[in-house]
Amino acid sequence: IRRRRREARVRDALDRSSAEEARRVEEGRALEEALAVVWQAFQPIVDRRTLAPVAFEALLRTSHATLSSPVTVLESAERLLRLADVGRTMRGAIAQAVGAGGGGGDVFVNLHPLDLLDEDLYAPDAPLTRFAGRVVLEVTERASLRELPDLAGRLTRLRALGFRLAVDDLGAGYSGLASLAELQPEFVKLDMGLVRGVQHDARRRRLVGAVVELCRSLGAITVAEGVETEEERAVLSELGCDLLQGYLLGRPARGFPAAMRRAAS
Ligand code: G
Ligand code: MN
Repeated sequence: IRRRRREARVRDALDRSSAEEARRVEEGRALEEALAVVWQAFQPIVDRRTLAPVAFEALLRTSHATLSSPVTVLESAERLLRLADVGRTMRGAIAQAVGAGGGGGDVFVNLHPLDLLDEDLYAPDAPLTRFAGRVVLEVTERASLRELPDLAGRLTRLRALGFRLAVDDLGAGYSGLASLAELQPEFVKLDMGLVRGVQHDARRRRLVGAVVELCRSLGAITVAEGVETEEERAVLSELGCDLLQGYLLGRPARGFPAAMRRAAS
């Protein structure tokens, strides 16, 4: 009896692991399909004074039935250890869209922190490298930047290629003030959590004002994200936030627009 129980347990374990394996294979196939139908939406980043676009942020989109949101695509890629594939595919698609746009103008590109470990990012012949002088790489802290081997050396290499850097989502859970020291970014993007309702909240105004001051003293250009109302726009502009982004100023849309001025830096 004991032997039969043990055999049953082994069978169960085998069934479970093959079910898991099947799920992984299925998830891998879905990710593959999603990567085949990846496209980029571009959202304007405007000057606070003229409200004219000075750059666009590329945002990941897919036309896949189940892996339809960028968050689920990235989570799946994380689980499957396929982040580098997703990053390369996205950067390739962005380069293609920017090339097809024909005109000038800067493009902000989201990186996963682990993309900084991918040699393809530094390859002189990678598609995006061709446009490096117009590209701002956005980094969120998520996994701690401090744990990335030779971060300083990597940043030096990116800058030697002509890339500039932005701290993304400053003020959200993961992006801390330390990233301003670690990345020495040309741009700092204030998370929409700081932006939302800024007109109703004196503390939030003090906070945004102080961050803008801090960034200015560090030589970084500030971008407020997620600006949705005229009231938010007015207050952020008054607080000296250099650039604005959000549904009020422009929705993400397909295709990189041709005509644009360059973001000063
Ligand atoms: O993490 P990151 O800041 O890159 O995320 C940008 C996301 O925010 C995109 O998915 C974009 O579609 C979304 N977004 C852009 N503008 C607005 C806005 O005004 N309001 C809200 N709620 N989301 C926005
Ligand atoms: Mn971003």
